[in-house]
Amino acid sequence: MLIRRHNGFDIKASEITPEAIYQDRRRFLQTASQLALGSLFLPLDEVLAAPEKYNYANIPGIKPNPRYQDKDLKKIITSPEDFSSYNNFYEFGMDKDDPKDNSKKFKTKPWTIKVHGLVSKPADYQLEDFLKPYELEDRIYRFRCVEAWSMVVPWVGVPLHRILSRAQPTSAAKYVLFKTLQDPDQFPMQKTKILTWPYQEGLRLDEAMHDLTLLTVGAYGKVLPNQNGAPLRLIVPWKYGYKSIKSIVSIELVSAQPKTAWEMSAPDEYPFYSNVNPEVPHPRWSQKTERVLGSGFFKAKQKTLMYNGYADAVASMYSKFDNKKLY
Ligand SMILES: Nc1nc2c(c(=O)[nH]1)N[C@H]1C(S)=C(S)[C@@H](COP(=O)(O)O)O[C@H]1N2
Ligand SMILES: [Mo]
Repeated sequence: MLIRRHNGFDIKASEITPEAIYQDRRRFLQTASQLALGSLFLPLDEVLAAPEKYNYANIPGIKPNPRYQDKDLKKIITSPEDFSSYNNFYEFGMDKDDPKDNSKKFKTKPWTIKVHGLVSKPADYQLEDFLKPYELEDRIYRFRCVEAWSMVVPWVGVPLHRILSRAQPTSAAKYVLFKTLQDPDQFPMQKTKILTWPYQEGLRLDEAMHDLTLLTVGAYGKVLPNQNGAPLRLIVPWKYGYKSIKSIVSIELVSAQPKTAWEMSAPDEYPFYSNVNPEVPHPRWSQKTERVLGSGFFKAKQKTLMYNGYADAVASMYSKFDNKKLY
């Protein structure tokens, strides 16, 4: 099967994606032409290609995926320097460079994760044991912040559904609630009331089980920088960035829709679903376009896509909702 690349030349999807994944991803290929709208957009099958598999223990030693040296991909992927110096991590401060400056001593080892609530197999894990059974995947995703900037990042992680399946949610489980570490000695802003602490986020169970939903431990073939949410953070690429909670210590299955930290502070601005939707403006600004993070810090402006470009993969989960509630 031929797909169109963003720069106009055709290559076989099977040449850039291992056979098994290529088969799995066939349904995404239809999206490729739709996504080649702006020069900075990647066809989805490339975004989802997972050519390297790692064991967590090997991450610090591995070489970055050679694919990221590809000239055309390099143009699209946000530089690791920009990725790790323009951040939102309010526990460390509210300016974009606070997380980098204030997280240098953040302790990510040892790290305990609690998987609990409405599950048959609740457990507390050390991070290494938590990830041991799984191969980590390398996936390039677009990422869209509600503040109308975006980036493209090669994450390293494990689909959340593997972890949830191991815990065996009971039939009463309908939502997943995630919490960040509570530790005001390490997170100075937790001594203030700028947000309800600990930071918490939620997903409906089907969203949490979706194959795109990735629990990540790394980016650019390395462990996550502290400012990007080490040692474990969520990535939900069709939702605004704040759903992608950082430094997670608790994953809890619950029966009712949980309140998120942002919802508790400003429900009109940051509702539960928070799916990327260019048609629904934030109360204080438009969501139709986004500035692309690049040297300086922004290199271009482009149109925002419905569900951040992942509509073919996720829209069916919301067929019963109206457009406003999607957001
Ligand atoms: N615990 C926690 N998680 C968080 C945040 C935060 O302040 N605290 N900010 C969110 C927001 S608004 C965004 S855009 C992303 C930013 O991720 P990045 O710094 O890796 O780009 O993290 C999200 N996860
Ligand atoms: Mo954000």
